[in-house]
Amino acid sequence: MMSSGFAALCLLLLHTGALGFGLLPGKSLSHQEITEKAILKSTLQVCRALAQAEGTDFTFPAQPFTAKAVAVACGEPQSSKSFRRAIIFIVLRNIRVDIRHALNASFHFDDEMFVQGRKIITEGILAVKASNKQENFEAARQKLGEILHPLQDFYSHSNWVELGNKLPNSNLIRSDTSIGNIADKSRATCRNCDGDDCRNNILGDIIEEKVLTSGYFGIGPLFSTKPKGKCSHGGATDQTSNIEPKGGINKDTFSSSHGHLHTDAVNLAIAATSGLLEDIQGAAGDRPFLQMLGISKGSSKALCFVIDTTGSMSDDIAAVRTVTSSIINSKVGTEDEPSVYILVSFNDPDFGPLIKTTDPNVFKSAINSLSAAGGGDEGELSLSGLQLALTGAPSNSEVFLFTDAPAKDKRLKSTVIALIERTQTVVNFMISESTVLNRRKRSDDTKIRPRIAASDAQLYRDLAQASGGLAIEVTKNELPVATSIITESSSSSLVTLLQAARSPGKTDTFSFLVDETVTNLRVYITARSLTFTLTGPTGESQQSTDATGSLITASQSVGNFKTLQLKRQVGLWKIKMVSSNPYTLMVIGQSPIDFLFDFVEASQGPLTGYDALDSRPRAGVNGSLLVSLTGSDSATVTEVALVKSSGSEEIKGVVEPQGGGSFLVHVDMMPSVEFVVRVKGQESVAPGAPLIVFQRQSSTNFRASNLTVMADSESILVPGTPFSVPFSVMTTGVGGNFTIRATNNRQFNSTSPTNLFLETGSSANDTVTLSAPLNTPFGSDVTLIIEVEAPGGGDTNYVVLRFSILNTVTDFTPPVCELLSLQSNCSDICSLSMWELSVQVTDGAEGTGVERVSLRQGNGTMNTSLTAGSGNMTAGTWNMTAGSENMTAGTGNMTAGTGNMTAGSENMTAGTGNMTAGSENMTAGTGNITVVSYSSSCCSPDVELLFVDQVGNVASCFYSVRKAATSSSQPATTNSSQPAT
Ligand SMILES: *[C@@H]1O[C@H](CO)[C@@H](O)[C@H](O)[C@H]1NC(C)=O
Ligand SMILES: *[C@@H]1O[C@H](CO)[C@@H](O)[C@H](O)[C@H]1NC(C)=O
Ligand SMILES: [Ca+2]
Ligand SMILES: [Ca+2]
Repeated sequence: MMSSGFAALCLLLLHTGALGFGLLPGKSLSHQEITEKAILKSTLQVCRALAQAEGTDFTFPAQPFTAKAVAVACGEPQSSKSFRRAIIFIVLRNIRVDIRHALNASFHFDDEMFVQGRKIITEGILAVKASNKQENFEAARQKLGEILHPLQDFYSHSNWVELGNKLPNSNLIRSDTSIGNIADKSRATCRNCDGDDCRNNILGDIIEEKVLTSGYFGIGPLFSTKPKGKCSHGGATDQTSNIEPKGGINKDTFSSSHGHLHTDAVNLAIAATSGLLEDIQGAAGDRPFLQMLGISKGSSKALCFVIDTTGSMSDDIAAVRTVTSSIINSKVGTEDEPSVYILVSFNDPDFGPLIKTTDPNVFKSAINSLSAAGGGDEGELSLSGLQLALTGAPSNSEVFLFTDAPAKDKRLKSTVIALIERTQTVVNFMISESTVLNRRKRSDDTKIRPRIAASDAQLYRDLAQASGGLAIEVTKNELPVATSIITESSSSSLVTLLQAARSPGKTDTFSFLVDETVTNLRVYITARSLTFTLTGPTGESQQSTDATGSLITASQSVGNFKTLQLKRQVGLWKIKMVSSNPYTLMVIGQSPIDFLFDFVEASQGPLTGYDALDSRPRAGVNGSLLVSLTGSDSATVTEVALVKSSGSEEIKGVVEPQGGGSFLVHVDMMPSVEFVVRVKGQESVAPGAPLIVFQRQSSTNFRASNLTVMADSESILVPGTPFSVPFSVMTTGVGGNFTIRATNNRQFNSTSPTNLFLETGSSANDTVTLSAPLNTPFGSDVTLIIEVEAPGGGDTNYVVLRFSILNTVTDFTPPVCELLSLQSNCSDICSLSMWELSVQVTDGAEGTGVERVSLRQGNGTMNTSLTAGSGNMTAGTWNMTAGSENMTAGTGNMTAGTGNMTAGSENMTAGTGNMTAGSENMTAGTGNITVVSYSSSCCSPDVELLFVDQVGNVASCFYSVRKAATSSSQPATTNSSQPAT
């Protein structure tokens, strides 16, 4: 076991299964717990501030905080699953650093790599901010997890704690300052030590002079790289600690070399993580910050339509319009309101773009502006459109695809399946057929097409089934009904109790367990001619042919789609399906309790641990899953099984509780055929109360593979510069000529091999090169899928990678505030008196300019104005309330008149550039000066103003007329990129 960070112990325990992630008294804390604690705490603070600003109630939950309790405190209980998912994702990316970059000292602040370590953090912060600005929250989370690792390791691996520091090093999250007094490479920092004496092995002069150092770490041939006199990381596997000066200084666990300082290191790492999160929050704004963490108003689910807009689709588009209006009218303002709306249209030869908005009216008008035209020949680019939606929508979304034509881009089938598996997104196909003699006439040409052929529809059925969605085949007349049934029943707390398909059809009996927490129980069936017998928990039964009965409370049938609403009855149900045609069966309901999971794999590298897979797990060998329950803090997993999709055969796993609602599951043999994941568990509502026994199933169908595909590269792509993604392929199955496909969702130019030759059991390496055009927007992202297909096409695997696009940043400094005036006549009766101030903010000649001004603290009124010099100026809503400034704008210089602009009786000349100003947001050219005036009742004596430049550097400026805070008449002022807390 190598020791390279806080995750050390946790990973060891994961591996041996002795203890694990859990938070036990006296147990060392890992990166996971540090990250979780900081995220939960920061989220609560943001939610509390929002509640105060919005005048709503806020109650802190009981400790220890959980994702569910925090989501509830934030007033968004329906977000608890997506919040949990975001936290797990960030944590897994953090832990991955120990597996993927085990021996890269910069990622761990080992070997005195302070400058390099900080560079990873600060560049990553810019990427997170840029991604948030484009609402690319998944990319933001990915980078956030990566940079939290070095940030947290600093406190364990450096001597920051030993130097007596009680606060985090705020210079690690900004790049324009000094990190500290870093030891020269030639300067000795430690002495030889033995036993207890090793608590004080850092040299006295290093401590006295507050010189920063960190432990050297190495194994094998690397150990000799420790320079003379330097401290080691320490621990059994760090071979540098065996050469003089012997001993180490890491604080990873209680049993580490400096384990007596573990708690201090952990507390500083938590505080530093919170500080970094606060900086990101300042740049993003409160709501987008919460969205990055999976907390949003409404359902936390996306409403995602992918629509064929070729000539014959006008009826379908009209149906989509109707259902969109009805969803927006019935759901906006409720907890089922979609958190984001996504629209992708496809045609032939065009498809896209992806339109993503949180504004229902923008979405409505995008749908309203769709019209049906073109399309040329019969096939259309449906899979291209779907691929765009799957890479642009949040994970675990539900997509509705409307078409009446076969896919022209069938080659994308395996790519789309890869994306479905990785994102666990449900795709429903709404396939319409003309009622007019089953023939369609295209408006743009005179060609008559037959209805979509069975073999073409089969592709859509296969994709729907892989995703746990439905392929609904109806006439154009029936489409509005079918669409409204399926879209309107989708809710934030939808859970899958059972999902199965039989193709070819055969008689089979399925059972599903309904627990006390499930409401709105529904059965969805797709089939051409089928009968069934439903049996409830009490033995009562009802046939599909029965006109009456008490089990089915409502049913609807349209095209090949049948939906039943079931009586709410707790217990085991059975449904016997009789059909010789292919059919699918799905049982869903609403419940807060659900599960999340990732396939994980024990590290092959020098560090033992588990890494989440971006690819299919290995077939035919043992495998592991990390399963987490959501929506209940008292529920536990009792059984996890992989159930083969084509039958009832299942492989049960061994479940190891990890604490905090997480479970590691090991199966002896990953199946070689498609399967779903089924979780059984129980919840104890109250001591002594009967246990609630529940069962859930993944909607997605998964596959394992005999191929292994791995890729590793930087995660930031610079436009205009070719970006290499090295990858490796290994096979345990048959050898031969393997096909390679590299696809990206932005149509960036890429080069990749088309074939690789592999013997059985061998591996090969190659590279995909991506080039983003120079004009690619900052903060956008690209998804690259590298697929490998075995000879004969029977087995494929892939790796799905997401990269952030970031141009070279030159602005590393936050804006600077300068107080122009502060007037207060606060008396003892605060409500009768007011105070006001005026602050001037600039971002420097090299800066990108102040983009956003917001109030973090203070109940007063803020007004912002921007002054600029020569150049074009478009003054919109100028709120110059402090108000006696005279502004003469135009093409010439601007003169600010008399008034409160004390600093500036001279001309306020500023840089060039266009300017558009609103009351809150403004974009400015370089060199502009922002003036903020603020006035408030004396009952609110503090104000904290945040100024964010275009790349997200945040200045926080704090002023106060609080008597205790200022002994003289001078106001208390701070200006830093660190939040004043
Ligand atoms: C993996 O290889 C074995 C043996 O050749 C084969 O039986 C199995 O079907 C293969 N699995 C997959 C997913 O192709
Ligand atoms: C692999 O197949 C491709 C075409 O599919 C062919 O061009 C190439 O020569 C083959 N390579 C080997 C080593 O057989
Ligand atoms: Ca076409
Ligand atoms: Ca700046």
